[in-house]
Amino acid sequence: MKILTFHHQAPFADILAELKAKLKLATRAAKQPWRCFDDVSCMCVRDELFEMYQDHFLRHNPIVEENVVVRVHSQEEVPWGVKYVGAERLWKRSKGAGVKIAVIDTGIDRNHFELRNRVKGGIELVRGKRNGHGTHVAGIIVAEMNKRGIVGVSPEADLYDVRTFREDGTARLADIMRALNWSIKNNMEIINMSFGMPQYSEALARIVKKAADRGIVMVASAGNNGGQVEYPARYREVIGVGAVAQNGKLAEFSSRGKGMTTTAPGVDILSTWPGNSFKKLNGTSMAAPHVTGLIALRLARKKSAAS
Ligand SMILES: [Ca+2]
Repeated sequence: MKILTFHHQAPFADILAELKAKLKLATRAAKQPWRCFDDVSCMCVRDELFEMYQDHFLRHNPIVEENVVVRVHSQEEVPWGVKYVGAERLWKRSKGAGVKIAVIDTGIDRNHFELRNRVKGGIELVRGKRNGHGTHVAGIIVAEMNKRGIVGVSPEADLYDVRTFREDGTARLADIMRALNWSIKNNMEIINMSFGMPQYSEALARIVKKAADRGIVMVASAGNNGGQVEYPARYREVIGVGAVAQNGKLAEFSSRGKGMTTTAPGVDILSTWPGNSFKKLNGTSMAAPHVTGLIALRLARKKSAAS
């Protein structure tokens, strides 16, 4: 379509009348192939018609414009945490494509428009209603770059939804062991574990060791007790992540000390929530997936350099 704007002094009504007459002779088209904004001397004309009667139009020397696409200003937001970890700079080289990440959590809303193309599989070790925690964690890692909503740290990585925690946010140790085993068997490259318990477990330690021996990178939240780091974060093979606020300071609630390998944003973290919505949450649960996303960016870059 062409948009023609005529000079205010141009005989707009006559131009239109002449066009109508010409068209009546030429065709018996029922529908008008143009739309007029008479008071501003504008006419939107289909391309075929414009070409057919170019001379007629151009005789009056209008300004001719294309029917360009105009976009709303509701841009995609890059949440502060994603900026803080420097993801934007790293995206120039990789967005995490082809890296397999298991999210052992409360399940992911796979219908969410930010996640539906990114969740590639998984397993349900528990049933019943889902708690939004896993969906929030998933969004921090992979919310898609799709011109709306938000962007995750590694927006092209592949997620595997290993649903292990019930609606009340708890899971049994044996199910967590199954979840880790599933992740090992299914060749996951990174495992995100935004959960923890205060006591050491020998059984969990052995499965974690097995995963580490296979080269799987494990990331876990340090804990929200303000004190000692919990397990699995505290195991030597796991990257334990504490939470910082926007000012870069460790959040009061964040566990700390032995086992805290690094810190990442965990206060006022905007991410996906079930039902195509978004929510801000606090916790080391939100910090760990920032690190998981960063590792995915690094692994994807390594892979593409190797191939
Ligand atoms: Ca998005």
